[in-house]
Amino acid sequence: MNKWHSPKIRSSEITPEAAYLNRRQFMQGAAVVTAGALLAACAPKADPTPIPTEAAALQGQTDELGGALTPYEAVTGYNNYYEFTTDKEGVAPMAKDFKTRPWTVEVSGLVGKPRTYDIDELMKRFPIEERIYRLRCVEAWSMVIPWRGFALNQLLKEVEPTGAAKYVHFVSILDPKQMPGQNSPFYTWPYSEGLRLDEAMHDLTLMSTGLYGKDLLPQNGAPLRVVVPWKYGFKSAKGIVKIELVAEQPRTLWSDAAPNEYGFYSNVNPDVSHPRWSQASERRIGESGRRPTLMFNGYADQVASLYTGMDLQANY
Ligand SMILES: Nc1nc2c(c(=O)[nH]1)N[C@H]1C(S)=C(S)[C@@H](COP(=O)(O)O)O[C@H]1N2
Ligand SMILES: [Mo]
Repeated sequence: MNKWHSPKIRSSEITPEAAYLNRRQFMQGAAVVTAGALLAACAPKADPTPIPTEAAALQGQTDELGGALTPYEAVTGYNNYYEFTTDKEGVAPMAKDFKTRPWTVEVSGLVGKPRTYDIDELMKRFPIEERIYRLRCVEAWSMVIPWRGFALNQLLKEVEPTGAAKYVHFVSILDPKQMPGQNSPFYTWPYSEGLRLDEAMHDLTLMSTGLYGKDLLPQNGAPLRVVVPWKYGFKSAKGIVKIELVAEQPRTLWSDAAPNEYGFYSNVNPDVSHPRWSQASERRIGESGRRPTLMFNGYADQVASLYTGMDLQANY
């Protein structure tokens, strides 16, 4: 069986999502008896997560294009985090007791002032902003998420990249005792991702410490993850322990796994299909039907100039 990232096209994969959506309808009081029966028969957990008051206060907000925030239960209950499990609904219960303290973040490599931050120090070091971003998964679904965090460029400036630094390599935590998915031989653990230095320095690139008005939960990448909203979701690595400035394009888990399917750039692009499916449209979680996918996930005005003169078909 192909265990790699795939959209919801096979019947074996459609079932969990259908159950998930039915459960949501049930929680919203819109379900009929059959959905209730399905819930009782199939649901791994009966109690919906209570929605924190911070999150409830934000409901009703939209992104700059008018898209409604994706419900809190979906943002925190439907996750890709392969270190735990490939089952999107299984991540939250499995990650529940994941230890996010003590935690340090090493910022090193081609920098004048390498430094290791304690996470609690780092979370207070730069002004924390609230930013609503679209997250577009390469599997052709999307969410609108109210993040909390700080621009990565502030952190990078503080360590003073040398002239030789051309890329930023993000390395996630390696801890197979806590993360059973890391026993899978299909992937080159730890999860890692990378950006060109100018992409990392872009104001949109966020180091996230929270969402929906609260610190991140483990399933969303606590205590620290990167968020790169114009790229497919897998570029936004969770559970980061190291940020390394390097001269060469770094390895990434998804390019290692399937280089013809997941390129280094992975900019959201409706005109460049994944080899196994189209990227022209997407399903917004919580909505019915599909919506067209926007170039650079709707951030073209801000980021297209980073790629002037580049062949985006070749540099997928
Ligand atoms: N370390 C790590 N980071 C990761 C992943 C992962 O499996 N491991 N999955 C990625 C994918 S495919 C997506 S779509 C987003 C999902 O983020 P969310 O669960 O917070 O919505 O996280 C990304 N970051
Ligand atoms: Mo994804």
